[in-house]
Amino acid sequence: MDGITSKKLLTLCLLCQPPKVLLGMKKRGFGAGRWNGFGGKLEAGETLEEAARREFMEEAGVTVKNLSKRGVLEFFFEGNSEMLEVHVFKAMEYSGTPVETEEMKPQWFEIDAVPFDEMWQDDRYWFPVFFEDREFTGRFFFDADENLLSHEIRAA
Ligand code: 6U4
Repeated sequence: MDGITSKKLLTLCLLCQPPKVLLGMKKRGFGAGRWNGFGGKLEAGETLEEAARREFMEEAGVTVKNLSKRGVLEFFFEGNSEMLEVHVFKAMEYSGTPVETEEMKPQWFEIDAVPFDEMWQDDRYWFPVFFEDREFTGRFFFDADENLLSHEIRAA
């Protein structure tokens, strides 16, 4: 963590319709080639919840409702002085139909069959806590090639 000089605020939202969850295959940018929740950077003047809704619409064409804040994840990358602070939301209701966009290809997965091998390596650690409906904070340390080196999780 030495040498961190800046922090980027991001949102990440999982739309849950038990027994399924909507994930998206990221087609470009940071994390491309991985299944993930929907989200992105906060824009000027937005709250985290507003950003989470906007990103969900931009990336999957869906309006998410009843967002609840579930956790905060901090990501550190070796050789990178900027850390990421990702605010994780759960959405239980939505309107519209998920559509593929330039950024994401959405797909429903059984919660019991989330494809962790094709996701960020941290997800296998905090998804189970998320789906137990416990609030959590996590810190994850990656090398410069995005391999997970170590992590800490606290759950309520
Ligand atoms: P643009 O708009 O192309 O500059 P991009 O660099 O593609 O943005 P963006 O805005 O889509 O990034 O945000 C990255 C998304 O990935 C956010 O929803 C947060 C999420 N994310 C980042 N690191 C993650 C990680 N280690 N595990 C995870 N989600 C992560 O599950």
